[in-house]
Amino acid sequence: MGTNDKESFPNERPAHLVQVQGFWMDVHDVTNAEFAMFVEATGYVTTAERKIDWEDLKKQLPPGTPQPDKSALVPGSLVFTPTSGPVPLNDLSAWWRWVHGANWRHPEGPESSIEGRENHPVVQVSWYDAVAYAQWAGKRLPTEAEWEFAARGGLESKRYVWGDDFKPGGKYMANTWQGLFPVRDTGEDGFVGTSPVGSFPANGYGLYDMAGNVWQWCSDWYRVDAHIEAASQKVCRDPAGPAQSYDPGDPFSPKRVVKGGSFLCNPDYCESYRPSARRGTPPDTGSSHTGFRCVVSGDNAQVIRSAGSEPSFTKSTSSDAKNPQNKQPKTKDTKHEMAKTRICSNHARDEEEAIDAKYGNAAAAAVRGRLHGTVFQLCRYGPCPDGDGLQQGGHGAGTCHQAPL
Ligand SMILES: [Ca+2]
Repeated sequence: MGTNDKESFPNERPAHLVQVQGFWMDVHDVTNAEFAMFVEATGYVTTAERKIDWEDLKKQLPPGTPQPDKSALVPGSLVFTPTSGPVPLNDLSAWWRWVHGANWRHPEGPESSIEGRENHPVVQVSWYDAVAYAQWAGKRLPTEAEWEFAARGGLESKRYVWGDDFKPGGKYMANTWQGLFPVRDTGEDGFVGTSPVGSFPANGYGLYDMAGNVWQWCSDWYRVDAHIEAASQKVCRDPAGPAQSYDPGDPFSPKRVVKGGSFLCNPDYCESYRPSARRGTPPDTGSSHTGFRCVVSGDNAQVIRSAGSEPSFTKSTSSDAKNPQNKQPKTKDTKHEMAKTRICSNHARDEEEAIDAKYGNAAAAAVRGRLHGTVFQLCRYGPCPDGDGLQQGGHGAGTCHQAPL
């Protein structure tokens, strides 16, 4: 995890050993259509649709920051706005605007809509919104380690999720920015702004848009030095991130990790579509280039395997919507079919296919349920410790998938 590439940001370094358990991940980002199902079922109100509480906001600002006029504390969100000409690239405020009325239904402001963009990733969602959706869907957000493992798609030491060549055979592999940033995106890759999920080739694990299109929320708190701390350990096992956020450049604003880069990323500015790239974003802050996808732990995979009926959920109360951190959607039935893919070792995948062949898909699902959490153990970025944890669970088929950087 991480990188030693000199052409990377300090917060991505150094490369270090991490081991993660097997898990399932959505094949693509959560789309507008999927998020609409969640809102319809629960009545959930997103962060960007709620009035801003100055008492909460001022905790994230330097002490003594004066309270802005109340007209500024109305619902809204951050919208990317191209500049009229070249600007210094060290001042994000030149191309990010706070737009009243911008939210997931109106990503660029009140006059915009998601009509015709049903299969684009939902944006303008806060970390809290993403967590609420995941709980409703019977899933969770990935840890940063899970996300990066999945993004690399089984490749080792590669700069991009598909290899080391940005445009293999002259072909764009992700939705990024072409042209002078942040003035004009020429859209040579086919898209200006977000693109429908799955518009570019999947990575080695069958996952779409693990580079570019929209940033994706992870569950971890963000620390600029998280990899330095992790590298001091021999092997990090299922790291869930630091206990608290730390960003000396913005010390009063705790942040969560986002990964993957977006349609705004380009070589002149950040190249954050590289799998090691990482950024911290305040959990209450949505934007027009940040979305998410979900995962399911291996031993809970039957949740997404038991699809076949429409989800049935109890509508949340308005007080729940106002307090998303405490919100626990009352789920009567977690049957909710979503696109998904299995992140597992080749050995485990072979075993699943063998079960399919022997029992047929229906019976195989039940058999798989007994395997989850026992077989699908993954080891990454270095030799597996001999027998250390990899044979737990009694199945005896623990396998080690090595991916040294
Ligand atoms: Ca593009």
